[in-house]
Amino acid sequence: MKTERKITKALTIAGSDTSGGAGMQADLKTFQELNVYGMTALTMIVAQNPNNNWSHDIYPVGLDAIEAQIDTALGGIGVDALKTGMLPSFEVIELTARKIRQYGAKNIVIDPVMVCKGTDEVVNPQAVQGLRDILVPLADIVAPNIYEAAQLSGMQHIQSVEDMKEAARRIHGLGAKNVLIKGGAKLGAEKAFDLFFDGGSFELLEIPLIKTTYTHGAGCTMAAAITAGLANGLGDFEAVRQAKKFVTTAIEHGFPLNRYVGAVNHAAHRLFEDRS
Ligand code: PXL
Repeated sequence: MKTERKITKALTIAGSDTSGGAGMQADLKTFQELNVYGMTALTMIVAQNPNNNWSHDIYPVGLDAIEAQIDTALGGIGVDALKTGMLPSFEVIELTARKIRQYGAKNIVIDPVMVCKGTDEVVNPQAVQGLRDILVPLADIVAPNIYEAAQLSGMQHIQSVEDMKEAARRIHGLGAKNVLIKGGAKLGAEKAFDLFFDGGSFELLEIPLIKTTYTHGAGCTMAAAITAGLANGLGDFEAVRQAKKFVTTAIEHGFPLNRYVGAVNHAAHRLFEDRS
């Protein structure tokens, strides 16, 4: 006899990474691996150009199409958690916030994507302002990397754990319930640090640095795994802890896609059980 198990659902409002490691592809794969039924609202398409050093070309999706997709998932089906990824303009950010409020969506994870690895297109200043003022205040967990944390907090540099703490305080001050700063390998230390702040106390998550460049999709995967944890009823910090473990295993088993890029391995936790 099969045991009855509630199927939990999550929506990602994000861009498509055609190369498959990041964006909504990372989100869907991660949701699936963590037993969550995934749905998508596509905000833009990223195609990588094999004839121009893997440069990222961006193809927009209309505002009306984004709204229709969110209505499908939130209005027509309902979700246990929701994640945002790359939202390419102030208008898309505003629409996303309006829809979250309209449907009273719960368990909101905001990944304030501003740049892809290997590119330096930065979301425009108006969009950063939109994230700060409109979307971050709706977050149960906002999960910026170091660069995005500097943009959101208005700090020039984040170069130490102390800087991360200051950024986390400022971003919490914008109205997010919890802040996770994904420090990753970026502090130049022998360890990779992430910092969690709930407005009261800090939790530093640290692991020995994994020596690999096959990390495409790590940030999206981390945020998606947090979203899956919340959908499945974990508490905020428990969801972060599970996600850290999931993404660490995915990074340990990253693999090359071509001569430009290597992606994290979303299936690693079940293929290499001993490590997860
Ligand atoms: O890793 C950030 C990211 C997010 N979303 C999309 C992307 C990328 C990086 O390539 O393509 C759609």
